[in-house]
Amino acid sequence: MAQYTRVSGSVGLITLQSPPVNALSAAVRQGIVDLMQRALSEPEVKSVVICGQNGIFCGGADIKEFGGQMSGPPLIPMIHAIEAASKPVVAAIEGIALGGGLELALGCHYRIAHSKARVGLPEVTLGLLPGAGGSQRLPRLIGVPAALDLITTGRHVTAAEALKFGLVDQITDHNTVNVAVKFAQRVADQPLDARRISTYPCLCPSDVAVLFEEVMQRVRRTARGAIAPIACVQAVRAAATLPYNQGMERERELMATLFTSGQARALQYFFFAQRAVGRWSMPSGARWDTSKPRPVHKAAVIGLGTMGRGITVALAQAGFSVVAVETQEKQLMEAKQAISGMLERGAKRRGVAPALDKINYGRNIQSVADVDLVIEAVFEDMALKKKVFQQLSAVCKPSTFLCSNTSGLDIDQLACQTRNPELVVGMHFFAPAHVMKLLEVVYGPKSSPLAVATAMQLGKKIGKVSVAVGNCRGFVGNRMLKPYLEQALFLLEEGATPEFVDQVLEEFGFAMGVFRMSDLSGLDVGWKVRMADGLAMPDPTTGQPTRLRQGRRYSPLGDLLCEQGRFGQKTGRGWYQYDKPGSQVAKPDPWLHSFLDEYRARHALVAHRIDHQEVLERCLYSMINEGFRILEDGIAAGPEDIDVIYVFGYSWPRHHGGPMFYAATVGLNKVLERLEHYYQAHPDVPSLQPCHLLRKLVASGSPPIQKWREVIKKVRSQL
Ligand code: 3H9
Repeated sequence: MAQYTRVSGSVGLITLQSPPVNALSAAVRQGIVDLMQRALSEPEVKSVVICGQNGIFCGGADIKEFGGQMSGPPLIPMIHAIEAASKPVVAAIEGIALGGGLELALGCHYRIAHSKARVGLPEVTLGLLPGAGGSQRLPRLIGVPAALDLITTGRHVTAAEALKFGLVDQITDHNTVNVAVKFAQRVADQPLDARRISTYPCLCPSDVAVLFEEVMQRVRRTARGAIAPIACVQAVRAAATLPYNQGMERERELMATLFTSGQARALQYFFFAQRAVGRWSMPSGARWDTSKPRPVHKAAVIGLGTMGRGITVALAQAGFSVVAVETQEKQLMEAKQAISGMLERGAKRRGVAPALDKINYGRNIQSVADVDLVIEAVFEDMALKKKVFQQLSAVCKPSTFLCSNTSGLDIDQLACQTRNPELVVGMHFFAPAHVMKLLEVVYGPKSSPLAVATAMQLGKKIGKVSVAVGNCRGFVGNRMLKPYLEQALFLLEEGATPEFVDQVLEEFGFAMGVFRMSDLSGLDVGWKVRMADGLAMPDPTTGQPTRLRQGRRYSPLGDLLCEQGRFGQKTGRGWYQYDKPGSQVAKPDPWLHSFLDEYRARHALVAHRIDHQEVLERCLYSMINEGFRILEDGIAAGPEDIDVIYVFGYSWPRHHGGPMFYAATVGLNKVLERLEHYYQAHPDVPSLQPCHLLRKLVASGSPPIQKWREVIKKVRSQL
């Protein structure tokens, strides 16, 4: 777990050995403690270098150990012992020094980093703070403003930036360990008192109180209920205002609170969930490790509306040659301008040249004949998409993968239009497609593992978190959104206001409540879909009642608003009112309140007092129930897939882990019991009827989320 060698006669070299990232597991900590003692006791050894094997210094504390009983030597005394050592200790940082890894380096007397290394204190992203002295040493070394930035955001910084901050002493393009060994020899006899960071005063700007106040306000605003960023500010404030020992005590107290919080558990679950979705599987048994992707060199995008433009930018920025096709001249001209602007702005932000030369524009579909993969991004209309797929199948080489950017249409119907249906998959991007991290890769019954593997790899290359899901209406994300939106409308019918529903959801942690979000994305989008589905208008020939469709409760509220031309922000009116069309500041609208009163009166609905709990339970539990149905149907392989989709695509608050993890923390029996209660009260709302898998999980004793897959497997095998 850690290896000791003596190099150049007088340097003790300690190498951390714990693949893949040399995390500080109990065994690694024990190794460091033992080998430090050995180095200090050998009279020939004059200085020590600590490095990590395989070009990686250290990824921090071992997150896998957090859930269990802590064993082995604790990190804080280990780092103190290194700092207090009588011989100089030099950290040789290659690859990464993150979290506890950087804290270990801060305990060393010198830090030498490779120019390509990255360092940071990302604990906040795991619901923690740098709890091995990082919150106290970093501000003492680089000053309060820079330390606040790094610790509250968790961002990784390059070696060059670290050098600028004074976080590392030297950077090198050469072999870092060799450079560090030579350095260690040079400083062997130098006094160490001035190298122990814990003894430094914490240098503060004169307006430090104002700075803390500003940062605290910003953090509270953006944290949306997350507690770790606030604790991070408090810990740095302790460094700025208290002697080191008292600061460490404050760090310990804050860390203890965070460590046992549900939020830290949720964020750590989410860390592993993000990695689990890469290990995809299909109901056929095909898997990520047995399905090889085919390389894609040249891609095409068909249709340069908002989505097509974003996809083109994402591909070009990742270095793919792109043929971007738009058949309408005016739209093509506008798209060229918009795409160039997006690429230029992105390149400026990243300090690179814009990838303008990666794109060739075309006006007809023949220009995609030689590409390896096509992403169709035309208007969300099945007839139109079918036509495009027929044309693509005729024009493209037989090996070309044909993908559709659709938010919910049947991939199988598109595959049936082509010569090689096994090469067809869905690629559901989220707007803006060059910014949003999520990609649903949708396999139909005919999609081959090769096509899924290729789309998943392409997603990774363009920086997306890709999740493989099965083919059904709305796939995972939009399918679960439907009952959530539906409940929000029912709550309005029963007495709530859009402001109240949004307030509850925003307090829970969503960036925007459901009604503010609908106003932003445009009410007409869903209206068009409902009209196409024959849902939006009551059918006068059948005398279909206004609030019932196909035997189930239906709320026409959204349709009625659209009939009034209230499409949301773009028309200046929706669930809220806005100063002018396009304005983003939502204000409660007295017109809407009277409209709701009249609507309730017309339908003999008696408004009742709806509380916070009812809004949250009905909106979230109906969505979670649909999540269980999705698992039961095999549309998602496991709860992690759903949670990753919801955090990255639907702004589900990450510190609640995702809807399925949230259900597990609330307690599956409670979710079941509340769904039963609401279904009894609303028997015409099938989405409230608890699904079989949820019942089965509760009957199996509500196992931890990591064990759900076993129950899911059993349930599916019985179907
Ligand atoms: C901490 O340090 C607390 C202290 O302040 C105080 C304590 C008292 N532990 O991401 P990848 C695994 S908190 C265990 O796919 P990449 C990861 O699960 C810690 N496992 O690769 C994956 O496993 P698998 C603060 C870890 O190259 C494999 O390594 N540190 C850890 O894209 C490869 O990971 C952090 O927050 C870990 N610490 O990215 C750093 N780290 O193959 C967290 C990784 O089975 N880690 N694994 O799926 C990262 O940000 C990225 O993993 C890293 C590599 C940038 C290191």
